[in-house]
Amino acid sequence: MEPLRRNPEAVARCIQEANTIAVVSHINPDGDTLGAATAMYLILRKLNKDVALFCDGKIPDSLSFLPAVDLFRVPTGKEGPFDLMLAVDVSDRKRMGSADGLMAQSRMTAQIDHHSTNPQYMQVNSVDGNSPATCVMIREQMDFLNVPMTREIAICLYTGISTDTGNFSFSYTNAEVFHLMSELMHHDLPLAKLNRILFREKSREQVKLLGKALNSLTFCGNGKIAVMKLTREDFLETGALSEHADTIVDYGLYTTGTKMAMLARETEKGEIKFSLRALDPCTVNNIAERFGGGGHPQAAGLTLYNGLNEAVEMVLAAMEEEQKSLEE
Ligand SMILES: [Mn+2]
Repeated sequence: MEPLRRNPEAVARCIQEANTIAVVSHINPDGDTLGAATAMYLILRKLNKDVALFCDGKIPDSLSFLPAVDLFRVPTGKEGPFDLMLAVDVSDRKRMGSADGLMAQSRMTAQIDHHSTNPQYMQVNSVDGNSPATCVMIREQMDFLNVPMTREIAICLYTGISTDTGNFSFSYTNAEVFHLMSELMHHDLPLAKLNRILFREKSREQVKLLGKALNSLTFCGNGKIAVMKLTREDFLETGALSEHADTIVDYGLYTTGTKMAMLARETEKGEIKFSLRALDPCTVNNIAERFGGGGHPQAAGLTLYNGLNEAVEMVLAAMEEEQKSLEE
């Protein structure tokens, strides 16, 4: 496989040659994939392209403020043909979900992404595993398309950059990010308002679910691994949805002396979904991959099909092993 690299020239050429363009976000959409897709929508509309937005999944309520977000459709297999399909922040083909069918309906396929595990599954691949967010790469792409920044595009890019950097706190938050933030602020970015929506406001169900998770908190591996569990009953009692559990795992890492955190939750279908977090130099993507999952070194996920307690024991054993190997 060719080494990963940013290739905004080639992506720009694909866009210039296309009239109808399908922009695709990943399943379980987050701020980066939706911010990147809606920014691309606004950029491509400035170039008078005919643009359709696709995502195989529900748009989280907390991201419903994004410009053009109402235009997302779940692919049914009846769309197209398109001159170009452009995937943004989609680390591998499986993460497209039902949008995968659009590949056969598109004359050209391209992607912009920042996951170092990306297998470059499109015809044109602009992938930089060192970029903190796909939205950072979208900004660079704008220069190659000669589209200037607007307040609306700034809102989209801020959403992706702030969410993927943990509100500018993760270790890979770099100078390029703050340089770009300065530019976005010059375009009248409503920082305080968006920050509140993205990082402070939670639904009542979410806060109640957090209470359940914190109640279940235990410490394993000599107190260095925080473990939380959410049962099916916890969701029913609080009225919370699966998506409401998304950031709860982080609370495990907020306790002094903790190096790794796990949140295990039972879904309606009886699967056990795991969210794993770690503080550098601990890593969790290696653990997730062992069980068929994946992600980033300090944030990863996986799904198991055993009972809740048995599944937790299996993943915990792997985390304890990782923890011990770093202490030796
Ligand atoms: Mn991302």
